[in-house]
Amino acid sequence: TRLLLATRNAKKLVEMRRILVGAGISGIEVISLNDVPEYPEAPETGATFEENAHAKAMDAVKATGLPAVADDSGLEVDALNGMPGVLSARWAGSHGDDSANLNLVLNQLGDVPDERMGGAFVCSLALVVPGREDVVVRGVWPGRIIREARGTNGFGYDPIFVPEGETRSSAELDSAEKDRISHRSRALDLLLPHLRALASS
Ligand code: ITT
Ligand code: NA
Repeated sequence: TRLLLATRNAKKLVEMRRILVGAGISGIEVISLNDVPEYPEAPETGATFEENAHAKAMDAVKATGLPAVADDSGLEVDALNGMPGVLSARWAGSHGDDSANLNLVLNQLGDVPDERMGGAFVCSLALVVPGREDVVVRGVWPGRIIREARGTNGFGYDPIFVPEGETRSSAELDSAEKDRISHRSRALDLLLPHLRALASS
């Protein structure tokens, strides 16, 4: 069985592949949008991570006919009323400018007292398989935002996020540590039974 990981974000793709391999899913050949020529660009218009993930997975199935998983994710900051949230990839304007997005969040948190620096990474994953019921799940990784970026691993907002129970930022965790506890791995855990069913069909 082939499974399409429907993301344009190379860093996300690396994590998704790594977590799937770590989970020992066998019998599935994982491909990505890089393997799909002339894949159409679609704007993300949903109000929730779930809506966006589902729409991206459905678009992928429509374009390829293959079973597809899509990821919509981001950082929710309590003091910013849950923002950047679904706007995480384009918070500072242009899509995917990780350092501009991160710096804007830091600026916006300038006057916020330490006890109000809570936040969470959220990852919604949607699995759409032709002829089966769609599955949409959410993984949440609670923590707090720090005032200066630290660490070089990971991507996006990792350098300003310290997970609950940690003193290091998620960009100071190595990839195996991040994979064990991240929003993305928590969401993928919930998909595993469905992926195993797909693998054995
Ligand atoms: P696709 O829609 O093609 O999958 P995208 O980059 O547009 O790629 P999103 O709309 O879901 O994806 O945006 C996710 C943003 O949230 C991304 O730009 C990161 O800045 C941030 N993000 C998601 N997961 C993260 C993680 O594990 N660590 C740090 N930042 C993360
Ligand atoms: Na999004």
